[in-house]
Amino acid sequence: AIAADVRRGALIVLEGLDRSGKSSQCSRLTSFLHTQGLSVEAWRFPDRSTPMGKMISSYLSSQMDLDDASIHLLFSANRWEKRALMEAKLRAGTTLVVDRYSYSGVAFSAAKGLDLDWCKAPEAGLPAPDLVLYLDISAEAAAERGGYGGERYEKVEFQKKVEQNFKSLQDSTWQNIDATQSIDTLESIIRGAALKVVNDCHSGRELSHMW
Ligand code: Z5A
Ligand code: MG
Repeated sequence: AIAADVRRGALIVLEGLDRSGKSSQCSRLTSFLHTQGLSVEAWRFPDRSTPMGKMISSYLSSQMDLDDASIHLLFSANRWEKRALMEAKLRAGTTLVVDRYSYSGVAFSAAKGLDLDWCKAPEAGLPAPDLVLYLDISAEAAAERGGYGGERYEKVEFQKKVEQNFKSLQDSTWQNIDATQSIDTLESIIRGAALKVVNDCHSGRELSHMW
């Protein structure tokens, strides 16, 4: 008899403006999937733990300046350095709940004036999410949440451009969710969407690649 294939995990990405609630929902969703007996890990980009991630982190906190194109490629390279591990985990059956991905990469860099298609190019070939949960909130409403910190992009005018770019990247894997709802309401909407896509992946949905 042929051994059954390992049922692959789902790549679930949370995107949205700063303060839209991504990190809160990523940790809640990861805990929930874990309680369902699933193999699941929480990931985030930028991954500040690697040497490239450390450069990104000092750029974001304005300790270091970098050319716009150069930092764009560094954010992308920070995803590429995790690609093999990402794919191995997915194929071994682990679901990944990822806080930001290529969409943030493109939306933020293009908001500085870089060409959108140029920004998309280095992301081509990365694993494509099975589900993108976009936490939809206006820049103004997001800014009211505890105020922005001191990082480079945390300004309302800039976030408005980022929002427009995010919306131009939407595809069939996106689900827009009104992020002004309560944390608990959002959590239950997200649970349902995530369980559905985990099932799809277990039933043979193939892993695809950007874009
Ligand atoms: N960036 C880039 O340029 N290129 C790239 O390729 C990538 C990223 C991957 C990294 O930020 C920066 O890098 C980011 C994009 C850029 N730009 N900026 N600035 P980060 O991911 O490290 O940012 P963060 O500071 O960890 O998270 P955040 O995005 O700003 O916030 P969040 O994760 O979306 O939200 P939260 O931490 O879950 O919640 C924020 C607050 O709102 C908190 O007080 C919550 O309790 C509250 N909250 C959450 N949900 C709700 C609801 N539903 N109602 C009311 N209040 C809520
Ligand atoms: Mg966050």
